[in-house]
Amino acid sequence: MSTTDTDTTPDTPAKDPKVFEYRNPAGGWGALKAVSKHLLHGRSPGMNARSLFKLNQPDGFDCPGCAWGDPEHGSSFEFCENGVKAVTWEATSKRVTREFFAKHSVSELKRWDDYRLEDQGRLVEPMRYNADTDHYEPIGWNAALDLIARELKALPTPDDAIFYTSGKAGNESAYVFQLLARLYGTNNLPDCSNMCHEASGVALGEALGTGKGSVRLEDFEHAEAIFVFGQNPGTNHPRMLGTLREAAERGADIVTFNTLKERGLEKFADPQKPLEMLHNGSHRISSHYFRPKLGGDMAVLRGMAKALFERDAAGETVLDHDFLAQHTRHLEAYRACVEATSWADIEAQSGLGRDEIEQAAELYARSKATIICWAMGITQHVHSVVTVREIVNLLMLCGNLGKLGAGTSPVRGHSNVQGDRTMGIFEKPSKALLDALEKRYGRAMPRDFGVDSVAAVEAMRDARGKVFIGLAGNFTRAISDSRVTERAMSNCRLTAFISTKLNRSHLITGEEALILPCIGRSEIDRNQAGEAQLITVEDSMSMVHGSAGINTPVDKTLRSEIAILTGIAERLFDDAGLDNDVVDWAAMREDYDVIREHIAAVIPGFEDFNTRVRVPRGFWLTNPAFELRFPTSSGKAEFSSGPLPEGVMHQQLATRDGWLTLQTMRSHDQYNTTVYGYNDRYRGIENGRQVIFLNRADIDRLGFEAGQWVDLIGESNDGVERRVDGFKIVAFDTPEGCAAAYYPETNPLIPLDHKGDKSHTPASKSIAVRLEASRRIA
Ligand SMILES: Nc1nc2c(c(=O)[nH]1)N[C@H]1C(S)=C(S)[C@@H](COP(=O)(O)OP(=O)(O)OC[C@H]3O[C@@H](n4cnc5c(=O)[nH]c(N)nc54)[C@H](O)[C@@H]3O)O[C@H]1N2
Ligand SMILES: Nc1nc2c(c(=O)[nH]1)N[C@H]1C(S)=C(S)[C@@H](COP(=O)(O)OP(=O)(O)OC[C@H]3O[C@@H](n4cnc5c(=O)[nH]c(N)nc54)[C@H](O)[C@@H]3O)O[C@H]1N2
Ligand SMILES: [Mo]
Repeated sequence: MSTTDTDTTPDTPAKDPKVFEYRNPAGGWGALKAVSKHLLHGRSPGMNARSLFKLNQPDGFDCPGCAWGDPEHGSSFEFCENGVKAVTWEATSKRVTREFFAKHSVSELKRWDDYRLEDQGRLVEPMRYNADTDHYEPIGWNAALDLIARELKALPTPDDAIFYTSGKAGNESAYVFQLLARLYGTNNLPDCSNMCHEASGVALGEALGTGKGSVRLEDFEHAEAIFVFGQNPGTNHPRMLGTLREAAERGADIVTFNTLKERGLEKFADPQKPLEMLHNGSHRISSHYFRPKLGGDMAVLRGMAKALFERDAAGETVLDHDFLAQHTRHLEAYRACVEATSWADIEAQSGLGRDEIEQAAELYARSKATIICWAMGITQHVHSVVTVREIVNLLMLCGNLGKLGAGTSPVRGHSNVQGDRTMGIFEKPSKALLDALEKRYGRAMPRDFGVDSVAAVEAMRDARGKVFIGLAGNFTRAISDSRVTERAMSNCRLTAFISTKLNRSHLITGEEALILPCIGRSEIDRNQAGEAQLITVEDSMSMVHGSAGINTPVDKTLRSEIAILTGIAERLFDDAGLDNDVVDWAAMREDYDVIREHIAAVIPGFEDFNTRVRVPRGFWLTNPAFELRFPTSSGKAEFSSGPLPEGVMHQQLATRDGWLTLQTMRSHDQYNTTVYGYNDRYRGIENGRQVIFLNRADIDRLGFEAGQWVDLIGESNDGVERRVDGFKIVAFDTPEGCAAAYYPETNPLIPLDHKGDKSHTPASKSIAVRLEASRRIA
């Protein structure tokens, strides 16, 4: 059952997904069963079990899963089913050797799917692509690093190089990487944030003067209501379910807005509570569950604000007038624009009834401290920035900032994605950062903004000969418009990836291509003298803490990310002579405390970094919004006003016969482009990923049947055919007109320019698609 007729979408092994009804709560015995299966899969169960006891512990390593915070008084287990998958996937004894690459050509590997590529195990040796033989061949570390330096030096301008970072990278690697790029002369530092929470950063920055969330983990213990928008924590932030569950137990309202009915947001059995497990008990999570249409959340929020203003006008005390007067600006303009928005438009765009929205507004109004959480269901639309602004507008109306149990909580993805930004991984650096770097290093820093992730693809598409260096991640597969992206990447002069596992980005080669294998977070990172090094990360709540691996690296040849990056820097700056004088790269490599001294000197909030990071559980970077300081141009928190978006995707498509809005999301068995398996337990899918979830009325209206195989066709107004084929129809509880399928298989459907206003994040939760009976599978 092959699913491709192009050279870019990998074959999926013959799989026929099965659909079943999942009746249990999230977590529970199903989670424990999955844990033991994954412990055994990596071939080193002993090592893996030991690793788990050190996960998220003060003397252990940070879970490479999500960015959810660690409790201050943590239990001796602080992991979840999907954290186990992340750790065992890395701590495997399987290896990808030179013999493997000799046996399989790159053209052959391109036909493997994401699961099979990564399942080969850990990369162990630097490899260089040989275009004549179409195989990767071993290359020594020195030769590999020389090659990168040579190619970078040969570029006509530093802006022809692109330095991509995925949020797996720790603070120290991130700092060294941005320093290298900027001393070299470019701000081309796109990262996975560009595809993820960029809209949150932009909107929070505009409104409150800080791009980060304002709450700490302890605020969840005091919130009277927690609103969760567009997030599936049962799969993607399972430890958050423990937090939500505790809040639910003490009577807080958990109010969910999700297009799908996600099991983890309904009921949860905590595998870390033995009694509950023995009695097959569970606890409800959401007290109220609303199902807006894709992209309908801004209208929901606007409707809630409208209900509050109406009640205020009727003389009820629902708004926090003191807070509004003291801390905010432009309330009147906002009020006018909310009043000008009709209930009819709000209902049409949100897909919810006025009564439902008024009910949500009542829950919000009666809570004295409210947290709003959100994730990709909010940030991956064209109108995401204005939607996040609307979240902040709503919070401000009732003074839900700067007090215990209240605030903004954009729940981040990658475990250190927030820290990487703090360290300066950003294509649009602040003047303050560049000034601080200039002061510390006495070198002029590049002042022009660099490319973000989408712009990086455009740059590689439009001009040949770029150099792309990836620090972790799987850029080619994560970004939109896979076919266009793959062509763009092959235009490069050099592609080089610092990685732990084999992935598709390695197979889309420039004229030159390198794979640089590194040690992972679960492994001990030793310097030449044999001393173990500590790295640091920052979680979603701005807690910075240390992380030290405990396993012996899977291979002696592996180098740390920092050894690789400093190796490139030494070679790159050797003949200039200069930069090797201002930065002692070898000292950084030998002692990460030295890197932290650089960070302490340049990045605000990291004073005395080396001492504070050694305190168990680390330290909190304060958040200005939490302290009611708003470093905006006016010094106040700013309301935004404007009409609802012209028509979100599901409204635009209503006039186009046969078209649906598609959201692309994660299954329970994947970590972004890393696929751990073919099941999506809570959604009742087994043994396959090529499925499309559709409302039954849509299936009937379009003349298909559940179980039928179809091809998905995206927009092709630029002459590029956007089609992926062989998806099985699953009748599902999703609103009419709103379809769902897994990423990254569906990324070829997203045109590169289908992206968020101001955020430029691929709008991967609202893709226009139509279906045709599969050309290949009957
Ligand atoms: N195990 C595991 N953990 C992960 C990851 C992983 O892949 N696997 N990825 C990590 C990363 S990088 C990130 S960013 C996070 C992602 O965490 P999530 O944001 O939870 O990820 P998605 O799977 O994209 O889920 C989107 C959710 O939003 C809902 N949704 C989609 N569109 C809309 C909409 O328009 N409105 C509303 N109200 N809901 C909508 C979907 O139904 C789904 O429940 O998780 C992180 N943690
Ligand atoms: N259609 C669609 N597209 C999306 C999304 C979506 O919801 N829908 N989500 C977007 C989001 S939120 C994100 S964050 C991006 C993710 O984009 P990325 O962060 O680029 O992708 P990952 O899949 O997390 O990267 C996996 C690879 O990282 C490498 N790796 C793992 N651990 C380490 C390590 O410790 N060190 C190093 N050096 N390498 C390591 C391995 O080689 C592995 O193959 O995808 C985005 N793309
Ligand atoms: Mo993400």
